[in-house]
Amino acid sequence: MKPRLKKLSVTMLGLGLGFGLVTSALADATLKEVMDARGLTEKDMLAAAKTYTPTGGRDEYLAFSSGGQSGHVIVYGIPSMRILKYIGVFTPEPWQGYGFDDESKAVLDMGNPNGEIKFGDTHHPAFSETEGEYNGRYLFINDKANPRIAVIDLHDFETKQIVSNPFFRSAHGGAFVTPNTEYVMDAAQYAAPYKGTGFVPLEEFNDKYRGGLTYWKFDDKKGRIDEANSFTFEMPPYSQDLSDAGKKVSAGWGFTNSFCSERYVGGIEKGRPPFEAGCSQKDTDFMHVTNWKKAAELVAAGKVKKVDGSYMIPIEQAVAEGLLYLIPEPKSPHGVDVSPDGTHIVVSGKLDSHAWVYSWEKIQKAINNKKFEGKDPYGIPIIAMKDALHKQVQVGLGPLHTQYDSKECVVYTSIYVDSMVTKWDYCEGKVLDQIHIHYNIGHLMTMEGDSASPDGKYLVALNKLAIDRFNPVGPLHPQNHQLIDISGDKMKLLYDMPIPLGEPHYVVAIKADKLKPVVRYASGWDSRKDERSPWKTRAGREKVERVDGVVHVYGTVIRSHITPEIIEVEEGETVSIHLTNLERAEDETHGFAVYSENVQLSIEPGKTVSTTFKADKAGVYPYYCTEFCSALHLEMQGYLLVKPKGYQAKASKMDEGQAYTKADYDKQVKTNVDTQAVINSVVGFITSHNYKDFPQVVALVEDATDQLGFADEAKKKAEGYAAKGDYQNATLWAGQHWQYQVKTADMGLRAKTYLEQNGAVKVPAK
Ligand code: CUK
Ligand code: CUA
Repeated sequence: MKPRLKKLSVTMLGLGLGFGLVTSALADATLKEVMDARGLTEKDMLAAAKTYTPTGGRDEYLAFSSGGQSGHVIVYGIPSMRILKYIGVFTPEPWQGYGFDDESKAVLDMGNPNGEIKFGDTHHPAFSETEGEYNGRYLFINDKANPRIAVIDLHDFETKQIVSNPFFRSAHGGAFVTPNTEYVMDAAQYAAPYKGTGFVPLEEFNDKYRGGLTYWKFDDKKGRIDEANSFTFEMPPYSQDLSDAGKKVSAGWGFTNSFCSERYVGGIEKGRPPFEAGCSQKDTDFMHVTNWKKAAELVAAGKVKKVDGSYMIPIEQAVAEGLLYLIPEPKSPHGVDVSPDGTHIVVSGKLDSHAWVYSWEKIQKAINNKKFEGKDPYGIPIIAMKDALHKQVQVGLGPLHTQYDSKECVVYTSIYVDSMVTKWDYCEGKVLDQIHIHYNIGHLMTMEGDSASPDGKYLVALNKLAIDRFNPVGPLHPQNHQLIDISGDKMKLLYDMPIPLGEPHYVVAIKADKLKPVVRYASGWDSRKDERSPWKTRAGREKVERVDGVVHVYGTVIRSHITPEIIEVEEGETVSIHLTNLERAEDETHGFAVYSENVQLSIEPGKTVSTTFKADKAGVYPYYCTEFCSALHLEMQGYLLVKPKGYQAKASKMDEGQAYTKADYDKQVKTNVDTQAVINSVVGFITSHNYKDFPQVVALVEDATDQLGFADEAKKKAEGYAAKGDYQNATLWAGQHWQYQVKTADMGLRAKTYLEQNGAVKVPAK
């Protein structure tokens, strides 16, 4: 076997056919032979065994990655690194109908009227928390470019709300949540005059340009951000960067770093030294420390004024009330990360090779004793570095972000310039291990690493450059997420995953069993508002209504037809089509597309969605289901007929194509009788087992029962026509009877298979 394999591979490579064919010849080879043929080492095999997830297997963690410029969120499993879903957030996502149906357009339009902005620069996803632990209910993510925060509900993985920052013109330091999701932090990045202010010349930068930090209030019951009760700290124009909320001992406080506290304004084209030179002159920048708990009390007590409709705490008030402090931090810092117990804060300077560890105890002492080394130009007290610092540790060139391990005092810092991850001890201040990554790491992430009790286990390095790691696909390379085993003393590289959708900045990972997403909606559900849709319809109640010049079509979809199948309107009318998916079976989504109208809906079981457009051109517009949902999916079709104004019907009778006889009818009836026998035997199997213990099967049985009800109606119609000798209609309705039977049988067989594979037991006959 072996020599033959070798020879085969030589020949194949000689033919330029490469690996695909060689591996196909490995079908019956042993593990050793496969390793030899593919050049795999034992180390590779070990890594593969740690990540490979056999068919049907599940992942221990689910990671939610920013989709960078795509404006989406990417969901993948760990350790398999299999991508499971893209969630449309700040940009349309056609597969999910996001940004195409009326309901989700309304979400995209929040803070983005008419959907004018066509992208989002997503950076930091964050889970909702209860007492510092991820609770698996919501995910937040920011858009840096057009400062927005989105709320994704994890019960169905859909975006429900987008809020636009009332003041900022960019915001990088979001989303970071406080320990009980009281607030979502969102800090400005590039200082600018606040939104309510128009043009202000750069000469007035120091006086009129401002940074800031918004604390978005989250209403946990509604699952929505409460804009009216959110507040913003006015801050100096220091380019605030990332944030993190205090935990446990430091709960109630927030930490935000900054760069370019020089307040330098470039202008290279005017001969001025550029931003990058002017913004890295000072040896230190400022960490901003904010007391959100006290600020929230002031807001509640009516002591904070609104500016342009939103609460704004001016610097003066923040200083007077003891809400805002500054602490020097290393040059051009990036990333501020609070330890799980809330006692320490790690900051790294991109232009410094050290990570700096701050002690919350020391910071608190300085604040309580009013021990400051001075004030900044805006009057904000500055705590001396020596009064706040615990340790400085040499971790490598260009340290960025830090994540915590489950082991006490152990942290991991991404080293951008050196392309490394450094594992170190922040209590003792010593380096423990280093591993090379490929290449230029930005963020890194450990399992539940932002929570009060990180799990350790795995680390994902989010690498900016992939260069030579994958098959070349043109000048724009995918990103490279590398999975690293951190369960032992030494870090071990396991897997490279290309990410081909934007540049993800950050990822968060949660234990998969904390997520309990639904498989279907209650019938007639508006998923974006999470309530019954006023446009819902039930089977047999489909209708068309003309109200205020709009043609409302209340329709349904179920395997394998759309009701109505013909929609007739007059040129110039506005059409609003509302479709309800009648299916209860898992994964039976239907789609809906209309020729030339930019309509693409995704209708999951139970969902009701709408599409509204003006039928301004007379013509024939085919529509169809865009999900291959059943054997007769291609027949899931219809016509929107847009008639010219004042059109008079000419043809009197439908051209039926083919005439059917009694023989055709009898043949169909015989088929139906045979099919019924199959259904009966399946029903016999199901009802003789404990199927009611299996919710998935119960749903299938309910759907099957519905279909059988429809089948009966069709059968009666067929028999009625046959009695009158109208074999044309009799045969067609008998055919429809059979269609319903086939669907019933399909669902019945799926239920039967499920029962067989999941250990159903026979119940004694009654
Ligand atoms: S950022 Cu991109 S690597 Cu937006 Cu948190 Cu650091
Ligand atoms: Cu429904 Cu295809």
